[in-house]
Amino acid sequence: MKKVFFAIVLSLGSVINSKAQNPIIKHIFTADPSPIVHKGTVYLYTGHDTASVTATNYNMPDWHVFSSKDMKTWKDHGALLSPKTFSWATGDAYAAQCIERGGKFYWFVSTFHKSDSVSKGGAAIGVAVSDKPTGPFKDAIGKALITNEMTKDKPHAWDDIDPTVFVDDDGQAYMFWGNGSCKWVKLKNNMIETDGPITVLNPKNYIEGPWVYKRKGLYYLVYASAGTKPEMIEYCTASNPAGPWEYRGIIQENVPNSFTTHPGIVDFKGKSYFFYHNGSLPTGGSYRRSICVDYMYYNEDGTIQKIVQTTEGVKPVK
Ligand code: FUB
Repeated sequence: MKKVFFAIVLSLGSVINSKAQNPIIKHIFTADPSPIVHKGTVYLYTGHDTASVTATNYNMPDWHVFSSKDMKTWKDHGALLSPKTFSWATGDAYAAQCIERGGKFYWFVSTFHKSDSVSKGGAAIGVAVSDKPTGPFKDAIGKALITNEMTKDKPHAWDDIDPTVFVDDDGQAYMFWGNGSCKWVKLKNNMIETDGPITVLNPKNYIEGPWVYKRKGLYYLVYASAGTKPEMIEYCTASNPAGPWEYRGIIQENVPNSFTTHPGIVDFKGKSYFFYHNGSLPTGGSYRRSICVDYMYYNEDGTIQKIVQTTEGVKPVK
């Protein structure tokens, strides 16, 4: 009965809110956006919040893929990956990012490791692979790429979450991740093995959710930060992915009705877009989040202007 009531409230909210673009996904709760552009389409990889209204923690069973050709109409391709895909995993489907390399799509995910001979448990990072952006995806390695035991700088078990992967112009791939500190490592060309030591960074106010990319020769490390209790988004830039990283400030203030927020950035048809999540759908909250998108603007010197959060969202593009 309760479920039916909340489903009605949710769809009623969507109807009332039908003029608003944001949140862009209204039929389910989504979090941790990760967009890529492939052949004229934006593919948006997301987490999926299914916690009850009274829950005090996440319930995230799977990851979804959405696509859009115009930034307005989003098609749900369904739950294309879940921790169950990984024989070594158990628990929630935390933040993830999918990138294309050499015609294959590598979906780097954070979830939790079973307690076994490889790991005592805790957060871990895995990789799924597919020939298409919409799957089918399978475990690319058969084991975790990163386990909790591989990083020792933070004592908590969930510090190895939120992978972001970036391939530089010279073909070198880098993965950044972490809660409480930001860790990075080079990846081999096959994208399923690390190449060299893990380095720990402590950008100012860093909490989690890094998003690393390069624009006009400058490297960007955008992340969810301590903020004024709820998270905000801050960033650093560098002239080399190995650093040093220079702190550049806050680009997004707190979001409505959610403790966390999470950046996902993409350029599409001549415009820059900033994806994030808030808790603004009816019955939403910190464990029932929703993905939004607004414009992102750069200054001449490459610094990022403050994101203006809107309910109108962005205009459709042809
Ligand atoms: O969605 C679960 C966790 O909350 C993510 O991994 C973090 O980035 C935060 O958004």
